[in-house]
Amino acid sequence: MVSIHRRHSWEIAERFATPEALYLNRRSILKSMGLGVATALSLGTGVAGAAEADPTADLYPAKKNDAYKLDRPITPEEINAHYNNFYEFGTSKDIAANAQNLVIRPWEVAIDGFVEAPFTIDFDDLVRKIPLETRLYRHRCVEAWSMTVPWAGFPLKSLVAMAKPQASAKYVRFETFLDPDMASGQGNFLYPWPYIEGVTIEEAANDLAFIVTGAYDKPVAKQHGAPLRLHLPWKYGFKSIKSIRKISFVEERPVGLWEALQPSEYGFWANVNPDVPHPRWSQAMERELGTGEMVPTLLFNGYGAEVAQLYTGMNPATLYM
Ligand SMILES: Nc1nc2c(c(=O)[nH]1)N[C@H]1C(S)=C(S)[C@@H](COP(=O)(O)O)O[C@H]1N2
Ligand SMILES: [Mo]
Repeated sequence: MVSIHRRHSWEIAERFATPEALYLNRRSILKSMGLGVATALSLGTGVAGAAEADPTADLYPAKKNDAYKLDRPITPEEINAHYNNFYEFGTSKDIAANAQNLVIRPWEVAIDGFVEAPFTIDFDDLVRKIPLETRLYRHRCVEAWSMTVPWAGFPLKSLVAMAKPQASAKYVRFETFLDPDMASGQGNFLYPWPYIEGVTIEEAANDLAFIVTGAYDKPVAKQHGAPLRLHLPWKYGFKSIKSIRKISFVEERPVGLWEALQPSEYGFWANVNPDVPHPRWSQAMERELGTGEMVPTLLFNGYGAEVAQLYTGMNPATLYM
C-alpha cells in the first residue's frame, strides 16, 4: 500500500482484485463436491480457530453491547480470516497460514511513559481484569475495502484508567512485537519495524476506541492480531495496530510505521473521509469484503455522532493527514 510499491504497478492492482469472488468460487466448488456451507466453514476454521487450547476460551462469547448496530452484513469469518493485512507475515492478503507462527504465550504487555507507575502485565491476567463485551464494528481499510466484524474486548479507556496517566501524557503510542525469526515479514528491511501507531489521549478516552481480544465468539485469531489489537472504527484500518506489546503514554505525537514510510499518503489522523482522496485513488466508495458490493464510504466511517466532537474547530479535510 505504500510508495515503495509504486515501482510495481501490478501490486497496486491488488486493491481492485476481488478475492472474495475466488472464495465464492471455492464455495460453489465445495458445493459441487457435495459439501455444504457448514462443512466449508469448519474446514476454514483449521486456520482461523486454534481456540481449543486457549486458556481464555471460557471468556467467549462475551455479552453483546447493543449500542453498536450495523447497517450491513457481518463479514463471514471464513472470508475475513483469509484476507488480512499483517505485514509482519508478508505483504499479500494471504498471510493466515504464515501468521500461525505467531507465538502468543507467554505474552507480556508493557505500560510505560508518563504514568503513575510503569508496569508489565501478562495478557492472560489483563484479559480478566476488565469485563469483555462484544461489539459489531465496521472497518474501512485505506485501500478502499471494508469488513464488518463481531469483535470482543474492552474499551481502550478502561486500560487508560488502569494505567493512570499523568497530565503530561498527550498521546498513546502502541507498539507491535519485534521478532524477525518468528515473523518473516520483519526480515523485509524496506519497512521500519516494529509497527507503531498512536492516538491522542482524548481519542483513547472515546468510547469507540476498542481493545480487541476476541472475534467471532472466540479468542481473536492470530492473523487478526492475537492476543490483543486495537480497533478504531472511525479511522482507516492501518491505525488499528495488531499484536500489541507496549502501550506508552507520551508527550510527543507518535509516528506510525506507515506515516514514517510515506507521510503524504498515511497521516497521523487518518479519519475516514470520502471527500479526501488518497493521493493515488478515490476514497468515495469501498468494496465490502464478502458481498463484493461497492458501497459509499461515510465520513468518520459512519461514526460521526460518536467522534466528530473530538475534532471541532479542525478542518475535516486535513484530518486525513
Ligand atoms: N502490526 C500490524 N498491525 C496492523 C497491520 C499490520 O500490517 N501490522 N495492518 C493494518 C491494516 S492496513 C489493516 S486494514 C488491518 C487489517 O486487519 P485484519 O487483517 O484483521 O482485517 O490491520 C492493521 N493493523
Ligand atoms: Mo488497511
